[in-house]
Amino acid sequence: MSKIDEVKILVETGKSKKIAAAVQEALDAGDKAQDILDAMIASMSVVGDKFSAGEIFVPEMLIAAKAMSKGVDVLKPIMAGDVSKSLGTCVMGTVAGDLHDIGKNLVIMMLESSGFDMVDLGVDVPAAKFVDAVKENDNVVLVACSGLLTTTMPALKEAVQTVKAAFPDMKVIVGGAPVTPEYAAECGADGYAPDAGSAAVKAKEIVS
Ligand code: B1M
Repeated sequence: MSKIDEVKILVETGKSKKIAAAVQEALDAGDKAQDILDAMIASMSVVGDKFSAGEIFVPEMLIAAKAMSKGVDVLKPIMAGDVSKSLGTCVMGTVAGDLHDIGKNLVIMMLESSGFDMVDLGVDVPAAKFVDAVKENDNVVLVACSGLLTTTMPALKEAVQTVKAAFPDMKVIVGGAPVTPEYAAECGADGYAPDAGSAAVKAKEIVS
């Protein structure tokens, strides 16, 4: 079995104590950080499918998420870019009612490595907290909102519209598995991206 396949199995089975060593071994074996990350993201889809099929339950999803986060910690320093010029501050959070944070954390990692100073508001962030964060931090040029549940899509819209009502010129980018470009436009967002890599590209484009 390849090292990358071992990593996938450790994520799927939520082995958070073993994952860091396995990710390091995959890197040492010559696997690219991006390929290891893609493999872990694919594992989370397997976990989601098993949950949908009733084969596993919330606790198993939670331990898989913990394992993935530990694996990502090993990749972070490798994937971080060498940025000398700041593009400004971006405040980011997962919207109200939503506790999913892996995708948000990956987007933060990619935006940081593209030159943004990131302020992480965490999960379950009420719309007003995005506005407070824009007021409280210096040189905020972008607000980024993540939403992972179909049931929290209205909260995504509320976050965008609350930020826009307080700061009409503030750029806002949204994303997350259930979000579409059409829904992003309906929210009034300036940008949408399907994944962390393209979020960084889109973020740079809309603030420039
Ligand atoms: Co939840 N969950 N979950 N869950 N969970 C999903 C999302 C689900 C698809 C599983 C399923 O049924 N197949 C489903 C949602 C269905 C739907 O809405 N239609 C679901 C459900 C139902 C639930 C609960 C309601 C379950 C319950 O309690 N009965 C509950 C809700 C809790 C809440 O939030 N209020 C729940 C809870 C949880 C855990 C807490 C146990 C755990 C999260 C732990 C954590 O995040 N720390 C969890 C997990 C792990 C998942 C799955 C398995 C994995 C999510 C993940 O991390 N994916 C997920 C199934 C799946 O994703 N297929 C599932 C990997 C991650 C890298 O992808 O987050 O999509 P993602 O991020 C991507 C893109 O979306 C994008 O870039 C990222 C990187 O490429 N992106 C952006 C994200 N934000 C962006 C922002 C941008 C741009 C791009 O711009 C700003």
